[in-house]
Amino acid sequence: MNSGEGMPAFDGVTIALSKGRIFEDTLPLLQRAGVTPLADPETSRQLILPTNRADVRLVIVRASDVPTYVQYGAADIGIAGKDVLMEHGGSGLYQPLDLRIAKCRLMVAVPQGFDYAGAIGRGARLRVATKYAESARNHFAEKGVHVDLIKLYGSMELAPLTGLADVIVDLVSSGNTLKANHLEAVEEIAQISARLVVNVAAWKLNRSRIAPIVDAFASGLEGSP
Ligand code: PRT
Ligand code: MG
Repeated sequence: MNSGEGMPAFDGVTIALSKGRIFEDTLPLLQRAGVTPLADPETSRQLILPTNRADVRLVIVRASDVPTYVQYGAADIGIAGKDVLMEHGGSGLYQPLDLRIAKCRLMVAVPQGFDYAGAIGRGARLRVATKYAESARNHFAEKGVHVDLIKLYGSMELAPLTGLADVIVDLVSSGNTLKANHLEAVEEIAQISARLVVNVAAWKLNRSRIAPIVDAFASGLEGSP
């Protein structure tokens, strides 16, 4: 909605989302809401995608940057995984809808055969490698387990295999990635799905434009599994 000095004004609703699985799973919901992107983010290099509606555009950002764009009002609406929202903290975001797409689980995983329960029972200090530092910190604090968190940006599975960490905290869907790396999930931290989020100020000031889009998403969900 807002644009800085010298930026071309856009007077409609801006929706931020990431390409890949979030875009693919959101596309049918967008279609049901009457919004069709006019370019494919997988092949186009455009980061601002116009749609069939002059008053709606998409911006393509990194998955973990979606809450930031919405928090500061550079996008009115965003689609982001609960994992990303938990790390961000949710400040400035209204979260009206669970879209029930891009589902997975945030889990603790260990090398196959590692005695996780035993290590915790002994009060061992665990080295935990993860991209999800906030969620991991909260999880182990609640359990009263002492951890050294090692922040990574990808390929967490490699950490226990190379001795960087004892355990990892990562997203799991089929479990194939863990299996291929001789790891096993031992604990669920959270069930994850993508959420629709709205800039809190835009929701108040521009409700008449944003609410119909949110409502269209909500009715597109009804009856879906
Ligand atoms: O790729 P980039 O660094 O830009 O960001 P990203 O990896 O966060 O984005 P993307 O598009 O990969 O994921 C976007 C969102 O999809 C995440 O924030 C989750 O909410 C959701 N999602 C759902 C997943 C998965 N399922 C998933 N399986 N995100 C990642 N994975 C990865 C997981 O990290 C692991 O490496 O897939 C692997 C495990 O898959 P399985 O099927 O082998 O268990
Ligand atoms: Mg990825």
